[in-house]
Amino acid sequence: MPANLPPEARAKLAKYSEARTVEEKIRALEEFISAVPKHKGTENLLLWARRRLADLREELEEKKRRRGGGGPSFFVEKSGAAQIALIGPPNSGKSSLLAALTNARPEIADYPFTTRAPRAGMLEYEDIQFQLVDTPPILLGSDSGMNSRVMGIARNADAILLVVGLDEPSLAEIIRSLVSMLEDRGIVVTRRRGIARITKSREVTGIRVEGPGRLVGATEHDVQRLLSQYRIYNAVVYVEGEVGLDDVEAAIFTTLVRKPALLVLNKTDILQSQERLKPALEVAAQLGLEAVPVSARRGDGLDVIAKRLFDMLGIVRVYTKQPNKEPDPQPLVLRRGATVLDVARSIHKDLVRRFRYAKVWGRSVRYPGQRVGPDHVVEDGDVVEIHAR
Ligand SMILES: Nc1nc2c(ncn2[C@@H]2O[C@H](COP(=O)(O)OP(=O)(O)OP(=O)(O)O)[C@@H](O)[C@H]2O)c(=O)[nH]1
Ligand SMILES: [Mg+2]
Repeated sequence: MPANLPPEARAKLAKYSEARTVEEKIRALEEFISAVPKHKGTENLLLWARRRLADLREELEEKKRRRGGGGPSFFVEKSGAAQIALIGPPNSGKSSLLAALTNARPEIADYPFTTRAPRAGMLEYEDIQFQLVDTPPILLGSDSGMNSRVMGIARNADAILLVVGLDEPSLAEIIRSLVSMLEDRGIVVTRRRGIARITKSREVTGIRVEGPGRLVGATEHDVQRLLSQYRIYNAVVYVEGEVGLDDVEAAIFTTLVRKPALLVLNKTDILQSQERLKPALEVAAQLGLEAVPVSARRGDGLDVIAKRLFDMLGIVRVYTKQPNKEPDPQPLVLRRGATVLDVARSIHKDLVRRFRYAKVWGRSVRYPGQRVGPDHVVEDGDVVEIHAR
């Protein structure tokens, strides 16, 4: 149940949620944490607040690093169709996977904490490329600065490969704690988990609960009462999946984002892997997490990773062409559901204004070269010829 906070602590929290800059947020959170009485009922709240504080401090540090000075930056510039973060505990084989899937040659060793900074390589999938980013290991159950920095990479990525090794005896536990560490940092990788997102807005009157999900164990009135204690009176609470009052309270601190993720069960070549695979796959199924068994060392199972990533990223490839010419062999990569007007926009923003119609070849049309309007939704593999004024 949500904590019963003294008015002073609520006031501090309200200050936090009104803060604009990272520095302001940090100060407000520090004040909040010192104003909250420490007991069983406030445990969760303090945990979220401290994590959020750790991340904000890390964000500030990262900003300084990027401005120059203060050590190497952890920020990896995106390239290719999508950026995919390789996340996992020490020694699970993240760097080995990067080496097996891309042309990058990271350091690989049989001792933990070999990787100390992110490193990228390109994974080819048919005619596009994904950028894989190898990261330092996550230390499970810790609030270290390194964990925050790696989580920052995960948050920024378009998808995540969770890499664990079948040489670990208690793999099911490792998977669960990895998933919950990500969730604590606002990154949801499992399909089962419900999500609440609070958007404060002066344009709505009162608290409006909307979205494809539903509240469980609480009414809209409960949500209203909870948020009013935090001085949030006008907001949209977006719910996805089954959402409880605790989730709504957590959403005050963290904006949850759902990230496509694939669980990579590495080291299938070792002797114990067969008996360990079954419980690991069971946990993955319970959590609603897609899993692939692979061996980075022998190369087994690796060929399915790129295709799985492509499918879960929700992207389509579109080949543009000019009249009486061959289509461009390099596709544009757009999100699923994109229209021909989006295609025009990504060629040149001017084309949106000048757009007349398009001719399309491929799965989204009934016959080759069909003439379509701006709202026509494209599909993967379509060829599009834009006609403009
Ligand atoms: N048997 C077997 N060993 C593997 C496999 N993949 C990686 N290893 C070994 O596991 C150890 C750790 O591999 P790394 O790729 O360095 O693991 P990592 O996750 O990058 O480790 P950190 O950088 O410390 O987080 C090395 O000794 C690898 O040779 C595999 O598929 N099978
Ligand atoms: Mg490594």
